Amino acid sequence: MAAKPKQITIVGAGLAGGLLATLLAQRGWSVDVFERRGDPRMHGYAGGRSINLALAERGLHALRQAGADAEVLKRAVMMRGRFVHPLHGTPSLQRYGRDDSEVIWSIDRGELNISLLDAAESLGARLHFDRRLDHVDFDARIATFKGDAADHAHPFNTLIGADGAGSSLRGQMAPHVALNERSEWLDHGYKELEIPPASDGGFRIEANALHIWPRGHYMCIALPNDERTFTVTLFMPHDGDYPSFTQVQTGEDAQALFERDFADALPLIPELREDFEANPTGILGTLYLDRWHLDNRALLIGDAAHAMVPFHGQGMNCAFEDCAALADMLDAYDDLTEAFAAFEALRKPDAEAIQQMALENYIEMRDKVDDAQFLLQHELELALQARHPDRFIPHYSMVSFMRIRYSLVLQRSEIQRHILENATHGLDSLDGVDWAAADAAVIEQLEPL
Ligand code: FAD
Ligand code: 8R5
Repeated sequence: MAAKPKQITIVGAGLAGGLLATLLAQRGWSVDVFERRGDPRMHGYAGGRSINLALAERGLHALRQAGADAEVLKRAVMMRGRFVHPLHGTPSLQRYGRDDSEVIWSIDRGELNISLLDAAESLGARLHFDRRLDHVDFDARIATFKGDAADHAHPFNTLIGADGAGSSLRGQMAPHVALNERSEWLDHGYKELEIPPASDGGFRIEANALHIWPRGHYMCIALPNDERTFTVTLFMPHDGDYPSFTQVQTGEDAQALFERDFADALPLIPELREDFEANPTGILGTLYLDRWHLDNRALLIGDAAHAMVPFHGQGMNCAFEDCAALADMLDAYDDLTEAFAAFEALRKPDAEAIQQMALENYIEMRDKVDDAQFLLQHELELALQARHPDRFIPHYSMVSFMRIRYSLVLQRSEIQRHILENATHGLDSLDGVDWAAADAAVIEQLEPL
């Protein structure tokens, strides 16, 4: 039997495209990557503003497999927990894990992307910038890219769509396969703002945390950057009761909102009015598809397959986990159709689980993190973890510090939530907990992991 042609064409040199190119080049594949934008190593990263992302264990593990973890962690800022800023009262840190081995990392998107492109190229992947996928002839297996001037026709063996939430490849696949694409838009949007360094060049607030200003139906968050700044994101509804983007339009309006609701953040953001007016209002949604592949000719991964709302900080982590899973499938199967079908069967339930958990975490972040009942349940989570470390693992830890399937996290978290609610019902401290009943519920309902 002829050896399979290990030739692959990736559309999009973003986060998933860069990592997948590296993982496949490592395995001896001949890899071409086409990217709409220019080479970020030449022109600076598109956008200019420094945008950071939270990297957790799932993403970090995939970076380790690509040998790209050390380079990325060099410039990462450790985030030990949520630093919650209530409207009234003292801000405080709620740790994410048990100790500093259980943390997440704030990393710069542009630098991460460049590290991945360098890694891919050094392993022999061919990167083609300023090449936007325009059209695919799936019968002739020719993809056409628009460049600076001319069109570029590229014959391909198979196409991987790592071209993000607005995927062009998805659009080209649609007439050939029943994708049944649905987008559920959130009625909330976001605006990015910046906290500059302090006058002594240091961080203006606690560096090693993800800051949250929960305000019920809306919130601000801030993630640290290694250049001592923070990227602040205000999330709130597009329309409806104050505050919403239709009512808060000008820098002046934003100033008034911050004076009322984010008084401790206001002095940290000297260019609030300018940032608010200059930066676009982002939109948020979840993308669902019935199918991710077209036989052996095309497969969607990352945001192109399953874009999600940002509230668990897992979009990139999930996209990176996709890349590692796909590389494994391509090792395991000689036939591309089988590999793509197996990838889709494995990953679709997991993508749908994290999409749901991401939506649920918005309510937790904006409304629960300063709620007494929630804090009591969190205390019980930690106590039950100490009593049953192999069975009861807090929800956040299963998502961020473990690599068990997201679909299993969803199932176990639902069981755990019921145990927590039952055990704390009517209590305002852990003193009254019926430990025998709680232990029995854990042992009966949660298999050891
Ligand atoms: P992308 O990284 O978007 O890459 C797509 C690439 O394809 C881009 O380079 C694009 O230019 C290119 N492209 C598009 N169309 C074409 C075309 N027609 N032809 C050629 N190339 C094309 N996730 C986390 O895990 N943690 C976080 O903290 C986090 N924070 C975020 C903050 C912000 C502000 C945003 C917007 C997202 C955040 N995410 C986070 C989500 C994360 O960015 C995405 O899930 C992740 O980037 C998905 O990777 P991707 O490769 O699928 O898509
Ligand atoms: N994405 C994040 C978390 C969970 C934090 C927690 C939440 C901004 C557009 Cl909203 C958000 C998280 O539960 O305590 N980890 O990482 C990243 C988040 O938002 C990112 C920065 C974002 C898209 C704007």
